[in-house]
Amino acid sequence: MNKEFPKNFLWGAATSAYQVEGAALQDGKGLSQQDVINRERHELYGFADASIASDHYHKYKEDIALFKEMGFTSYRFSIAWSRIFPNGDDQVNEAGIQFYRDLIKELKDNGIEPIPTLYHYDLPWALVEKYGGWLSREVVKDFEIFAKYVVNEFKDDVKYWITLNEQSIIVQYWTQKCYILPEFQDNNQLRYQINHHMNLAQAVAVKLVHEVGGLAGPALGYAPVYARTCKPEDQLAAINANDLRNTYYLDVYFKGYYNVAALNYLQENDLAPVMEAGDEAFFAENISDFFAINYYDSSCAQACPKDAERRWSGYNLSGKKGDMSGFETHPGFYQMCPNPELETTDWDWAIDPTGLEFVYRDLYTRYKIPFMITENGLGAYDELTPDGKVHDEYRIKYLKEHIAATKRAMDRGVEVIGYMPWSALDLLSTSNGYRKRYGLIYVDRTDEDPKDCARIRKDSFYWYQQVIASRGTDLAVDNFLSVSEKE
Ligand code: BGP
Repeated sequence: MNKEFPKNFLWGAATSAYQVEGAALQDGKGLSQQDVINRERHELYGFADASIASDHYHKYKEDIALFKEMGFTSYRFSIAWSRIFPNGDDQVNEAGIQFYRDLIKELKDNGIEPIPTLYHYDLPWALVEKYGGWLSREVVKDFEIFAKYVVNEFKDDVKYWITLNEQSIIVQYWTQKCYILPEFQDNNQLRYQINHHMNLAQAVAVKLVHEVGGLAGPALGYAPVYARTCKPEDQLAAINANDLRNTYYLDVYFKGYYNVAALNYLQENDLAPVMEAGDEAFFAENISDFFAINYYDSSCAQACPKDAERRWSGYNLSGKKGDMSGFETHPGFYQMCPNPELETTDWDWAIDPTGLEFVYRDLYTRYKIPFMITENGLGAYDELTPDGKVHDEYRIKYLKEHIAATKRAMDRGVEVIGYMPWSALDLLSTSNGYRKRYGLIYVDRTDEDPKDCARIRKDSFYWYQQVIASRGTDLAVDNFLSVSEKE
């Protein structure tokens, strides 16, 4: 057993276009649904919008220099559809594609493997106006035009393509991740209909990537489900929850059909997607090559009475522990609940490195696929000290435990290709603006004031540099603990 991670292991970190780039309407870019959603959230809650974000569009060279300094050998980012096709049709915006040519060249010149995501929540707004966006099956055709163009453009530079980001989270939080017109928001079948269209787009992407000899993997927000107790009814509820929240997606990607129990539940409750003949055959012809996991937390389920009220996933917007607005409830199937065994972040996300090991082992047994960690991280309030430092030992500890869990799974024979935590630098949170930060690099701005978005190395930056330089053998945190922690 090697102490080190493999030589060709991909060490890096991740971001997504609308959360980091800014320049939302610059050089011909069209609006995306996230530009609109985040403008509305800004008005409602005061969170920053996506217009400047972390200004990566203008500072990408400086950022890549910092990635290199940390020792990155890979970088996961996403390509904004509306930067290249501002109207979501087939009219290319030359300046938009040029930005990604420059970005990818800069990465390669610095020895960093570019790992692009084709879709990370930011559908061109024009397609929402035209036919309701993902609500319409027409979107698959337009996605194909975009994906074909991008995949062909970068086929010689990119080996690993991430197809779509987090379909399971999109189903859970559909009005945050997609712009859904108010008149449709009560029709919950549409959550699964949207997902069906995304599955078709996902399979199209896999097909296109395979045609040019690349490897394709979907990024799923994956939280394993534990049973609340060892009562048989709770154990069964955990299987139900895992089927509907996780396996429902994985089976399409890696087996080519919908998980039977989950689909059956959706059909009984008028929530199932409408499919066309041949859809599942198309999935089966286009199986993904690896599984890009976004792992943050685990979850917990218990039995749910048949006469309970159906509820969808709640959220914590305040960043005060315990402020969850509710838990997903599917009458007679399962009910999600907090796990009393685990500590949580300020936003009530359970901290569970062993859960990551559980995921690797469970999924490797069931699917025997290679994994790439494309997100993993701790959202926290970071403080910039008067002498320009960010002492984020909580983040260091979190990452350390998850890297150690990855190594333990690899030692048991699980294939893991790379580790790209969220996020390379601070960026616009999907739920909490700049109050909740994940970066290894601090971006000096607030929700209210974009300032100059100056880059500042956090303590986790130096710690991760040490981890990469030692090929994962030196995870020691002592040098990075604040004085009070050491005492
Ligand atoms: C994942 C998304 C990311 C990211 C992350 C953290 O679901 O793929 O885009 O933002 O979660 O979420 P948040 O920013 O809401 O804390």
